[in-house]
Amino acid sequence: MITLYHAPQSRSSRIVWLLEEIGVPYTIRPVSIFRPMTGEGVSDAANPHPDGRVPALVHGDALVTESVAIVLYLADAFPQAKLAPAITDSQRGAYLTWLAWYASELEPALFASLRNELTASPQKLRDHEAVVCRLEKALADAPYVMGDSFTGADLLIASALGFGRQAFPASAVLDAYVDRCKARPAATRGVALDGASGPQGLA
Ligand SMILES: N[C@@H](CCC(=O)N[C@@H](CS)C(=O)NCC(=O)O)C(=O)O
Repeated sequence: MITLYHAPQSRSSRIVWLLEEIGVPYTIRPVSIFRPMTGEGVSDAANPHPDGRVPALVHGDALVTESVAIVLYLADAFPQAKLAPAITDSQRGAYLTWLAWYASELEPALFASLRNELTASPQKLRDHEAVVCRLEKALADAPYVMGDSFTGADLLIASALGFGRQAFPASAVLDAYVDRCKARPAATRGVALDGASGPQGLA
């Protein structure tokens, strides 16, 4: 049995999308979280996440937290969904690189831009430019970062861009990529399920 501890319009929304991509039975357990943008909300005692955050996923006896870990875990646990190259596949290294790059490069660049930190920090500006450059290069001739196949890396990257598109410069390539990923039937179902648990604003 899979249970997703979820708060609407947060980082757990993309895990709803992921579970829809995978297509196995699961339960959404809504929990409240602290919302820094509004100062509202408190962490829920029923949430097993060690920091009271979302997403948290329970699968049997396993508790998995951190979006990247959940993507890795579920894509590997359900290989029939074809969201990750197998461990023996020559593309596995590139896939792991994109997942790690997402957490260590894209997210910090996105939030540095949203917090207006780029002009005061040449290093952050350089890192931000590198993120845009890497994405545009990967997507110039391919629909997804790994080429022709949508993977868990796209789910993370496109959901972050969908949330914070204004953190990056105007780009037809990036816009088309986000639209392509969000048009997937599982993504559409994920949005409906996310909204069904009640809008609370972005975390
Ligand atoms: N690196 C974590 C970040 C999780 C996170 O910060 N989630 C936010 C919602 S978007 C949260 O639960 N915030 C509540 C809090 O900080 O107490 C991940 O990607 O899973």
